[in-house]
Amino acid sequence: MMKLSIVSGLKESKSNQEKINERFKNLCDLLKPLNFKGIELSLLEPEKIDVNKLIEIKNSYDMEIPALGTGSTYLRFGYSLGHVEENTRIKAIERLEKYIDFAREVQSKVIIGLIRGRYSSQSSPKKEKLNIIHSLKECCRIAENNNVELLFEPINRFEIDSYNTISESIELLEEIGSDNLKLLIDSFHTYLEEDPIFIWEDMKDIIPYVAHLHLSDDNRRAPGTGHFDFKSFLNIFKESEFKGFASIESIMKPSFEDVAKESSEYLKRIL
Ligand code: LER
Ligand code: MN
Repeated sequence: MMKLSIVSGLKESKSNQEKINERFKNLCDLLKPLNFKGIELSLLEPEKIDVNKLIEIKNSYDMEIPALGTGSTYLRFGYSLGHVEENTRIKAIERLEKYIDFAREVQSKVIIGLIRGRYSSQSSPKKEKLNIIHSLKECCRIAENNNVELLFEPINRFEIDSYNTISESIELLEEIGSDNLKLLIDSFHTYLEEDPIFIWEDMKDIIPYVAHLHLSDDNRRAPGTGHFDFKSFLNIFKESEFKGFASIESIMKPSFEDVAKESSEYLKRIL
């Protein structure tokens, strides 16, 4: 059975260690009885977390941290892999190194999503793509040295300007050719970007590249609240005995607890 997780932050930048531990422990207390096997952490400053303490809590609940979200590095600091300024690209890689260190310790994977950045008027799509490729090669080298996998996420065209589709992203993976660079498929971006006529057939061919899933419905709310065909989507991965995690990444409304409960209940029937 596919393992279920959900995305949460720990507010590590604004909290002391005690608060971070308490927050993580509370998440485990809530999610463990709801059939979640993991918590995907969306972090800004992973180095601020006492990793040994977190591992102790994680192990005591027999939970995993399947992936680390890095998008806030771009949203808050403005650092990105495709940035026109070399210094800013280096900063993004340096930040990713911190996530990779943390991931090595907690046995997680590191997401390359919004951190690749948006095109700017001083640059050009072509230049920006070359910068992304160049930076990503460097990140792969660091990931390989640390035995950590990176998860490249196609993201819809309203949020980012590069690698919106699965096929463009696979081309990039092929070009980079690192065993530590895998694909993250998000149901929401799949819904917005892929051709509904071919997607279910095409999806079968991409399975070997995929190491992680994000789940939200076509309204970006909890799975089951919209019209996305989760049955067809998840069956493809089920039939291929996909061993990765599927993480709920939706707007957490009416509340995180409600989304966790409702998603788990809905997906139990499909997973
Ligand atoms: C990140 O995983 C993602 O899916 C983007 O849409 C950023 O929110
Ligand atoms: Mn996502």
